[in-house]
Parts: sequence; structure tokens; C-alpha cells
Amino acid sequence: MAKKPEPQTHHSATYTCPFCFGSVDLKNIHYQCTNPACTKIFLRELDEKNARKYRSKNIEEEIDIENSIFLGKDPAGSAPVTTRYHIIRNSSGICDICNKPVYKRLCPSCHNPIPQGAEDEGSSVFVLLGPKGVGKSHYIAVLIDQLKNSFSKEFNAIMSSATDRTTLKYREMYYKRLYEEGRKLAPTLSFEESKESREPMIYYLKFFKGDSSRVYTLAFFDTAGEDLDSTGKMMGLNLNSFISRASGIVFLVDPLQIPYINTRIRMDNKPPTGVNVANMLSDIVNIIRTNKSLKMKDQITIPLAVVLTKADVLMKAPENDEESSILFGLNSSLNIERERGKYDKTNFEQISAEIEEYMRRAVSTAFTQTAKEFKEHSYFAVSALGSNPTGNVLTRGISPMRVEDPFIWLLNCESLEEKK
Ligand SMILES: Nc1nc2c(ncn2[C@@H]2O[C@H](COP(=O)(O)OP(=O)(O)OP(=O)(O)O)[C@@H](O)[C@H]2O)c(=O)[nH]1
Ligand SMILES: [Mg+2]
Ligand SMILES: [Zn+2]
Ligand SMILES: [Zn+2]
Repeated sequence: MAKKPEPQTHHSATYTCPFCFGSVDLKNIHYQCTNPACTKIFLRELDEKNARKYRSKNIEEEIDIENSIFLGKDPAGSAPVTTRYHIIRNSSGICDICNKPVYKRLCPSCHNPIPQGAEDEGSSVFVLLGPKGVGKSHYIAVLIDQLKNSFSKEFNAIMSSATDRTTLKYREMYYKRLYEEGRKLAPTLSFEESKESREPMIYYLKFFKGDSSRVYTLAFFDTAGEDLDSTGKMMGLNLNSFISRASGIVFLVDPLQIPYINTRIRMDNKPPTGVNVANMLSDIVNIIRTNKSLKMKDQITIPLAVVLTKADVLMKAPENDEESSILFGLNSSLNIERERGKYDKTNFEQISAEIEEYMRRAVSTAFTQTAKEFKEHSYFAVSALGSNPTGNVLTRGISPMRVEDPFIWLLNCESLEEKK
């Protein structure tokens, strides 16, 4: 059999846009001029046909057709996306109005920015998947805060938003409610209900090592559980390409939704049991296999982190024997702290072995077998809130447990290392 060609990741001319997941040929992109005067001149000099296309209600802003479409807005309607900065729809790197060089690069399909160094580093898009109510939104909200603060300090990194929309979305939809108002987040709207939810939050995570640095583009894509119910629905919403092009998949499992655990645990306001997670993971496997045209014997090269959420509910003192069989006791490896400031492989391997065995027992052997179809996979247990909320108000505050673990692991996976 002929050897497969090595993936062209280093200095490759294609880039996966973390916003629209389009494959971008870096020789064929759009630009934006930072001089607002160019927009005014451009708008003034348009012929009648183009004036209808590009003139907005504001004489200082042109209509961004591509970005409007990406955000589900009609470019010819009453509220298209507009911009003060003239868009150059060719890859010359020269503004067609002021004739000066331009440096702000845009994805030609969705007009979101292409960062410096995209050629070298590419983007690492991590998708979070899991059924309804598993805790995706709370996990993302707390994880972003941890990555920005404690994680960045610990690993000598800086995390910054890629666009103002990311800053705004995180603040308005997550941070304010959770950290300032101390209230639980609402269920995520499905794609059909809100096209804006289609846009992931994009961050640049820059690590400093001596004189050099390395940047990862992180895309957090908060899906609504009901959009992941069936393969058909995922395909229809184009989620299949989001998933297949990811650099890492974080698959969340809610212990309380697992019948074996749900029937044995004693707690107030127990949620109902949920979908069969083994089937859901196998749907994801099938989507990736189909999308990447993989043979049955080929392992999937996207790393998979299986993450048990709401671990706080499993860390209490057991009330009876039945309960003690599903709780993490004092001897659990989850109680062993990871070594700070480095990738503590031993600690993660210990936890992974324990949770894998737990999942095999509580869910099924079929589940752990399906996870093995991913060449690199590891198990984790996290808690975003640190305690079980009783009402909508988080009276006990937010004290996250191990939320950053899956990311430390993902960032150190072989498939990501190869990109360096
Ligand atoms: N005990 C505990 N409960 C949690 C935690 N995180 C979330 N929850 C509970 O789980 C519920 C659902 O969490 P969400 O983050 O909204 O779940 P989701 O997966 O985003 O749900 P959809 O958007 O509807 O798909 C919350 O309302 C909380 O009651 C946690 O860390 N610990
Ligand atoms: Mg949600
Ligand atoms: Zn794009
Ligand atoms: Zn210009």
C-alpha cells in the first residue's frame, strides 16, 4: 500500500477558518483597510448598481455582504452588517482606494479575521459536544474564565479575544449572568432559534517560552443539546464539518443522566435520565468516518476527551452501600492534585484509567470501546460550579474543579504537537 502523504501543516497555504470552518487558500483572501476615509470615498464613487449593494443607512459605513450572510442577516434587508473599514475583495494586499498596503486579512467566505501566523500555526478548534443539559454552557463559561486568569498565570500565557463580538458575546451571554449576577445560565437556543449562536467564540492563546512564543486559536462552539440529537440533524446544520475539522473534541457526559448512577444517587432535585451516550458517541464517530472517508480499520486522529461533568455530586460522603458504589471515594485519583505549571501526564493517566473503568461500569463496554476508535483519547472528571445549584441563584458561588485538565491534555496531544 502506498504511504499516505504527510499532512502539510507547516507553512501550508491553506487555513481552516475557525469562524465558518471553511478551508481558506491563503493566496486567495480579502483585506480590510484601516483608513475610514477609504470607505467614504468608496461609497461616494459607486455606480448605481453597486450603490444599492454597498450603501448603508450610515454614509460612513459600507455593507459587509459576506459577514451579513454568515450571521444570517439579509445584506439587502433593513439590518445588514456594516463596517467603517473598506473591504478589498482581492488578494493583492493593496487597498483599491488609497493604494496603500493593507495588513488586516479576512476570510473570503465569512469576513472574519485571519490572524498573523495563520500559515505557521493554523488554528486549533476545539468542539464541545454533549446532550441537552449536560453542562456545556456552564463549562465553557467557567473554562474561558479559568484560561484567561489562573491558567494563563500558571503556564505563562495570554488569552485574548479574536474579535469584539467574541468579547461581547462572552460578557453578555455568560460572564455577566454567572459571575456578576450569580445566576445559572439558561439553556442554549438551538440553531434554528438563533443564527448568531452559530458563531463560535474565538480566542488566541499565546504561550511564551524564553524568546519565542506560540499561538493557538481556540474556538469554543457552544451547541444546543437538541441540535445533537440525531445524525440527520447534525448533518443538516453543517455541524458535521465543524466536528470533522476540529483539532480536539471534548465530549461531555452528565453522570446524573446515566440511569445506573441516577437510580443509585441520593440528592434533592435529581434531573431525569438522558439519552444513551454510547449511541451519541457512535453517531459522532460515524459522522467523522463519513466526512473524512475513513475505513473501518482506520483510527480517528482527532483527540477525544471524554469529560464527566458535575463531578461535585459524586464527591460527597456516601449515605449507603448502593450510593458508595457510584461515588468517588477519598482514595479517588481525582483527589490527587496535578503538578502546577507543567503537563502532569502521570496524574492525567491515573485519572483517565479510573474514569474509564467507572464509565465502563456505569454506562457500558460499548461506550469505552467506541472511545477507543479515537487514537488519542483520555477520560476526565470536572465540575464547573463546584456544587449542585438548588435554584437559579448560585448561593454557594463558583468553585471550579479540574475544568482546565482536558485542555492541558489536548494542547499536549501528539496530533497538536505535529503542527509545531
Ligand atoms: N452540580 C452541578 N450542576 C451543574 C454544573 N454545571 C451545570 N450544572 C447544572 O446543569 C444544568 C444544565 O447546564 P447547562 O450548562 O445549561 O447545560 P447545556 O449542556 O449547556 O444544556 P443545553 O444548552 O440545553 O444543551 C444547569 O442548569 C445546572 O443546574 C456543575 O458543575 N455542577
Ligand atoms: Mg447550553
Ligand atoms: Zn470564515
Ligand atoms: Zn485604503
